[in-house]
Amino acid sequence: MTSARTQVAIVGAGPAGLLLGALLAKAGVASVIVEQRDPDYVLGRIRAGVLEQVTVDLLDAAGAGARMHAEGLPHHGIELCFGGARHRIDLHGLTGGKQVMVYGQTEVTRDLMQLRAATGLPTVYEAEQVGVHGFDGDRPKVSYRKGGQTHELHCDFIAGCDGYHGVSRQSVPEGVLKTFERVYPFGWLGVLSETPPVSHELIYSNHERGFALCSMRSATRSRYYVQCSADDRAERWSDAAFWDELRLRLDRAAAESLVTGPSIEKSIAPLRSFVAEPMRFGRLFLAGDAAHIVPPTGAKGLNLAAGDVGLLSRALAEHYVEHSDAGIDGYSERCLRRVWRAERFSWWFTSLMHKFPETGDFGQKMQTAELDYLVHSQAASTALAENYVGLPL
Ligand code: RFL
Ligand code: PHB
Repeated sequence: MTSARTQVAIVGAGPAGLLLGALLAKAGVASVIVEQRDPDYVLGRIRAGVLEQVTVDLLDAAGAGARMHAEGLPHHGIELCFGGARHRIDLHGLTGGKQVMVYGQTEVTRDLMQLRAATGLPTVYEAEQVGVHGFDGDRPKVSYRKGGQTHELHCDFIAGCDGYHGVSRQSVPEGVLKTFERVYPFGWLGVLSETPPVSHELIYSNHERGFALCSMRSATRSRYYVQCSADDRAERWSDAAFWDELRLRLDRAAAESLVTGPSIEKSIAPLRSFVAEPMRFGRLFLAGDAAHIVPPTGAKGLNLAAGDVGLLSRALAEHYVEHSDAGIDGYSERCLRRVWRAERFSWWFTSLMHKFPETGDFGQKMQTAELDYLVHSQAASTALAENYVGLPL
């Protein structure tokens, strides 16, 4: 058995764990990241595409923003498609000049990984049987197996950034956490393709066949989604079947100009709303998907994860530098307020845009009437825009 020590042990090298490590390093706080997968597996997960200004600012503060500014696509609006026509929501105009950045999670993760490697900060990949211990007292530690040996990492604090299926949340004693959950009766089938995006802004489409989303990663790479049944499998969808279904759910101009090509990646994501309260237990902090999940319709998951670790890094820096635990003590409550507001927005936008088993003709009329109101009322459009660009940290 080997034994090592650090200030903050971070479980999980997804965007939350890597960004936390980078922000802590800027504040002079040492961390070790323990990740169960290898780097290529982590980079192979095609997920988020839209970054709020708060996330952009945190990536800049971490020193990981250069490529994002060079290659990311600032967007000033989104389009809502329903009843065969598209309507633009002017995010920039409605929010006093705010915007979002379209830059893939894969690239965010790659930039943070490279920064960590370049600054010589330790990350243990392919750690098996990761366990978190002693966080209800003052001697927490993370244990794992690697290279046929057991390793123990002693620390002051553990940051559980290990996603929805991770070990951190599951290690909190029963009865301490209260969880809130809604599972939606459908999934998203996503395709990545080396084709120019159908429009220069994202299109969110409500259609009687189901929801569709046209997104992008660059001027030459597109990301598209169609709502599918919860028990569907990506292998059942040929590329041709996917493109046909997508076309059917778009307005005629978009359907006719859609450029199709072979899929580089095709996968199905389930849709879920989930929150675990509180986000701190003793010396264990939960951050990102480990603590909460939103359905992707509002593009909030990665942004919430970034917000959490922004607050956590500040709280830990305060502990070490200013010897104040105010930030640590307020962490859970501050995060949860923002989390619940994003949960509400993501749930509302999901409910408005998707076909549910009970939607029927009446439900479809209600959705269309609400969308009609939304795009023609400045008050309603502003509420959407404000939430989409992100509420302040
Ligand atoms: P992650 O990315 O799941 O990373 C957790 C890491 O922890 C590791 N791990 C462990 N490590 C050690 N020991 C264990 N026992 C471990 N168990 C797990 C995992 O291998 C992994 O590397 O969580 P994190 O860092 O909190 O990041 C959250 C985001 O990934 C997630 O919220 C977003 O992807 C959600 N999301 C979106 N968010 C946005 O802000 N904007 C978007 O446009 C957006 N689009 C999306 C999305 C998620 C999607 N899917 C597939 C769910 C679109 C989709 C389709
Ligand atoms: C994406 O580009 O993957 C994406 C964009 C917006 C969303 C969800 C996913 O709401």
